[in-house]
Amino acid sequence: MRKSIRFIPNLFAVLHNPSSVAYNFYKDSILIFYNQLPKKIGAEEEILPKTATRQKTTTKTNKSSSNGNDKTVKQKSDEIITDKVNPKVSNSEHKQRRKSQKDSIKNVEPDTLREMLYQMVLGRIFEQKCAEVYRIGKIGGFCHLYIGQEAVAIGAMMALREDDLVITAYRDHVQAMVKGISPEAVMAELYGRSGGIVGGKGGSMHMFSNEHNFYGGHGIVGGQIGVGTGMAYATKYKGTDQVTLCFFGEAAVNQGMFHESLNMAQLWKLPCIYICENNKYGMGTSQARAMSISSVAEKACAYGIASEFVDGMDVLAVREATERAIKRAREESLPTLLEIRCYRFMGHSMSDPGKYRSTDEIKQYQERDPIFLFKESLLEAKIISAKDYEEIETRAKEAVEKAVKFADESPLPDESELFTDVYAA
Ligand SMILES: Cc1ncc(C[n+]2csc(CCOP(=O)(O)OP(=O)(O)O)c2C)c(N)n1
Ligand SMILES: [Mg+2]
Repeated sequence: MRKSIRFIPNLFAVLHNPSSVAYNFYKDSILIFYNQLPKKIGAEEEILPKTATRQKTTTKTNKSSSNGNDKTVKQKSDEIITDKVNPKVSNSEHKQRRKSQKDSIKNVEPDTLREMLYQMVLGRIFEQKCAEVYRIGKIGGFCHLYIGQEAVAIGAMMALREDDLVITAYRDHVQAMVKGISPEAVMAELYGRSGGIVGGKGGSMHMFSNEHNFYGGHGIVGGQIGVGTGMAYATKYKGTDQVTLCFFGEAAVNQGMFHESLNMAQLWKLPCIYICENNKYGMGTSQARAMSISSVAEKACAYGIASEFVDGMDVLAVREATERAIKRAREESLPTLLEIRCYRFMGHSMSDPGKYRSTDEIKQYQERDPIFLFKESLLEAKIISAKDYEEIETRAKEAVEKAVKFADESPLPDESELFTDVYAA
């Protein structure tokens, strides 16, 4: 009986995504195991021009790619969409963001900057640990890691008020922690243990906490966009000034739910911020192969929604763009679509054979690691010293070790829990 409870998260995972279940049990190796914190990049990239981020309330073709793509945004019939990385484009983008980040630092409190760096490092080390314990069978079921995308969650969510609402897809561990759920409760959930944030019944894809205004953790691609829109409607109906952040991947944009939700949000003037984390891939399919118009921000014009294209390797650019959207939502009760371009360094999930992209492509993005960039900027601005950074890393490692110990020691859910929280007949 106890064993069957242990596998409830796996069962949920199977129901959510039966096609990949064959890969799902720990033995598979992942193509890229990014087990190191960022290393220093080449000296030739240390020159600092301007940001790739720009604000838009109406939409036009984006010239800048912000994910190193060669001619990313193309709509005219004679132009080609490509997912080929152009080192020249990505180098120049990187230089721009270094300059922009240096300028942006001046507008944020030093304590907030240090906390942002800590949260990014914590997220990275937590996810590295997840990969490690997954491979020895401690975590079962699906497990989608966030390594490489930290600037998005931290930049956006740390601009929020505590009572604001957040909802996301299945790549949800870091978002859950930034919203205030403890690393222990997230790790125990991954382990399927009773100390998990939903008692070990949800697993990796279903972090949830009413107390923290964190509403999942959703396995159905695009499903949370409708729920997030409803959350924003609820806050408006109740007359609060809370805003909702609704995260989703670029592959979800091809779902009907995205279009129906954006239409309704603008029509009903809902305080919802739609954050598309464009990491270029939906499982093994590149965006270039799946989307006729590759600029997601561009699509907002179909519904008259304000939109912005944001550099997701730059945590401060993400923060600034989100702050603008929050102001619009809180003060004018209006929605915004942010397309935040980023890159995932790991496979889609722990079972990804990774045959759809080259190690060279991955390396190019790893060299522009958002954590390394932010760390360097803070060092240069003397917001932190090298010793401070060591302390941040040590504190994050200790928090993760504590989480693992807690998860290891947390008991399996009690047999009596088997039929609680079950809503389907
Ligand atoms: C409705 C639905 N269709 C298909 C799937 C299978 N699936 C799981 S993840 C995924 C790709 C989603 O990619 P994206 O939205 O870009 O998010 P990312 O994984 O890149 O964060 C697909 C197709 C699903 N879970 N739900
Ligand atoms: Mg994606």
